[in-house]
Amino acid sequence: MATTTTDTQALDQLCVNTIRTLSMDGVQQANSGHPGTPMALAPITYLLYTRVMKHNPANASWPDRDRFVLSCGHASMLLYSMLYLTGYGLELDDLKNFRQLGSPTAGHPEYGHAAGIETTTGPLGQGIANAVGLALGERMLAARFNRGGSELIDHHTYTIASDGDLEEGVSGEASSLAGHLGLGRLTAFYDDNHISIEGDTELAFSEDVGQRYEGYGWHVQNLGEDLALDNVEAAVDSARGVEDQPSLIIIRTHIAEGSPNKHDTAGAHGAPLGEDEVALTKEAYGWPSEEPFFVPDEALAHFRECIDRGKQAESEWDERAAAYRDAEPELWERFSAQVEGRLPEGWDADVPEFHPQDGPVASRKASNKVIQWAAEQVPNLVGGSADLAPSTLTLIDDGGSVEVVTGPLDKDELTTRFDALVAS
Ligand SMILES: Cc1ncc(C[n+]2csc(CCOP(=O)(O)OP(=O)(O)O)c2C)c(N)n1
Ligand SMILES: [Mg+2]
Repeated sequence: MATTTTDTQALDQLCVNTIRTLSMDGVQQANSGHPGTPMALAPITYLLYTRVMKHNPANASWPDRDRFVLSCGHASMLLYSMLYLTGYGLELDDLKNFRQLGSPTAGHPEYGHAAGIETTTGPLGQGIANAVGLALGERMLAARFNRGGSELIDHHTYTIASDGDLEEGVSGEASSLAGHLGLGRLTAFYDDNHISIEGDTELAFSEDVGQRYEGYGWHVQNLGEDLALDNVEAAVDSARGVEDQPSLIIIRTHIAEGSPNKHDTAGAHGAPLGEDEVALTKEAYGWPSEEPFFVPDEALAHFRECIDRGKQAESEWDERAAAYRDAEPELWERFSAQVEGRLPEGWDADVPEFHPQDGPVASRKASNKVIQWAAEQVPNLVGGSADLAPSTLTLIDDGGSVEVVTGPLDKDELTTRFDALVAS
């Protein structure tokens, strides 16, 4: 029988509600956590993981995967539910053990605790700042390693930030840099739900976030309340279409979406809905079972299609990578060492030494000497300085700087720059 649009929409809704009910149940079982935000944001991650992102649940460390960072880490049940449903290796039992000692589902995403968690989030602001770093890393790898039309590195970074994330100064600093560098591979959602811990955001946060991000040089779209999947997908397409600016997609969500009594209330931020309200909410969703952690077979099967798609996407990349390895064996070795975090053999022989009998040396001068030595041993060493490198002596000699590339990337230009870098 042919699949109709109505069937597809019903399946989409069932899947979105599966994320919601797992999140509600996980928090209820732990009797602690944040149910309301996962419920509201479920359509966004559903869309990203099943329709937008290039990712392979069987290999969470594929170098050219798209990255997803849940900056509002308190909504961790959203990420844990996605990682279970799309087949990254978390089990239903892990969701049942949410917030228990030793469980990979610790309560805020912790890097290394489960495959698919790109970075630790919890301290607000940190996740979106890390997403800027991931997007910058992508551009730097692309500039260094993409040669002659071979797109070894070609991925995007997505993040969801909440009010608290955008209140934190660190997110502003990182977002300013992202705008300055024109990191077009970065798309951030701003969950404008008007709720923070104490109540309505009017209490402390009334700036125009969209205007602020426009001021940073971002491309900004405001979807209002329309979170229809096709609408959000079109916005993501537009965001990706703007190659020289990072993108912010503002969405006006409702915390505890669908809950008859907790919807839009600050109480749904950091406390379980309560058994009665969980039951009422499931009823409102038209949920087929009262059993906690119930996952409809057809929903799970649909989520797990990500596994085959991911394998396919990675095997296409493997072919490109094999051709690259044959054409550019030295670069390939450098690329592999970099993404695997391998240091060159013997890198730590001849570490510079400083002795009292050699006379006094200013610490920044000693540091500079060590930096030059280290940069020679480790070609991918990258430094940073808060705009005062000539003073702190942190520049790598002949190392070049990360710069804004305006307009479409010119591959010949990049290749020339790269050659200069390799030769130096
Ligand atoms: C740096 C930092 N300060 C404070 C907190 C404590 N905290 C957790 S969530 C939150 C704010 C919740 O509001 P919002 O970010 O809008 O999230 P929502 O409830 O809408 O999901 C705060 C202050 C934190 N996690 N990190
Ligand atoms: Mg909020």
